[in-house]
Amino acid sequence: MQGLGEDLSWVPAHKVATQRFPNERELRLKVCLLGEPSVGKTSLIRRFVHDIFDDAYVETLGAKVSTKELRVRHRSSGVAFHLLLHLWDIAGQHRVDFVTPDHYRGAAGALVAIDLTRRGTLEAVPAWVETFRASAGDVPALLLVNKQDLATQADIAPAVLRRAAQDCGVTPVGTSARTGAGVEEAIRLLLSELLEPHLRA
Ligand SMILES: Nc1nc2c(ncn2[C@@H]2O[C@H](COP(=O)(O)OP(=O)(O)OP(=O)(O)O)[C@@H](O)[C@H]2O)c(=O)[nH]1
Ligand SMILES: [Mg+2]
Repeated sequence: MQGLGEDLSWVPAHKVATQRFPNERELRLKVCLLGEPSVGKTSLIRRFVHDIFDDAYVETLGAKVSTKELRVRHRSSGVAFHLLLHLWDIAGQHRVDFVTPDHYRGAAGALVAIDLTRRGTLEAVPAWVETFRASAGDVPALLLVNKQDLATQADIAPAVLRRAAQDCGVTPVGTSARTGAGVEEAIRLLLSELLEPHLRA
């Protein structure tokens, strides 16, 4: 599964405005970041979009959309895309009206994040996935097992993680917004799943 993302080649971020692939298809994709408070959703987006990290915690209110422009080419088929990836950073707080089905509607996929030092964040995953899929449908989702830099404080056994991910139909990927480890790989893997139906169109 992990190798799938390697079938995509990317234009590097600093050249994305100028360097194109031949015959690019324009595509906009909405992806929702979900999960319990303080698991690192905002930090993961910040790492991926701006390549920065901040130790301070400021809880997200409602939802915030960040857009990342990407140019990717699927190596085996040669199909290339000019992508606008709309990353919806959704509040982890369970408060009335904080998160509504509108936040999920039209999403092509989801990244559900957990904090590997807090088991409760994994236990909440089925509820997040269920609510999301009730609005967005049965679209691809990955489980971002975040804060891998704190692996010595891990509170989740690998076997428990694998079983929970399988039960929810989400593929687990280890990430650290702090070091950046696994973040691009996770996006690659998700994109390889999201682009698949567009390769034939
Ligand atoms: N060590 C470590 N800390 C992290 C990592 N990712 C996020 N954090 C920290 O965890 C805290 C919460 O991060 P946020 O990104 O704000 O969490 P969130 O999921 O957006 O939280 P809500 O907006 O309340 O839902 C912050 O203090 C971050 O600096 C990581 O990979 N490693
Ligand atoms: Mg946040």
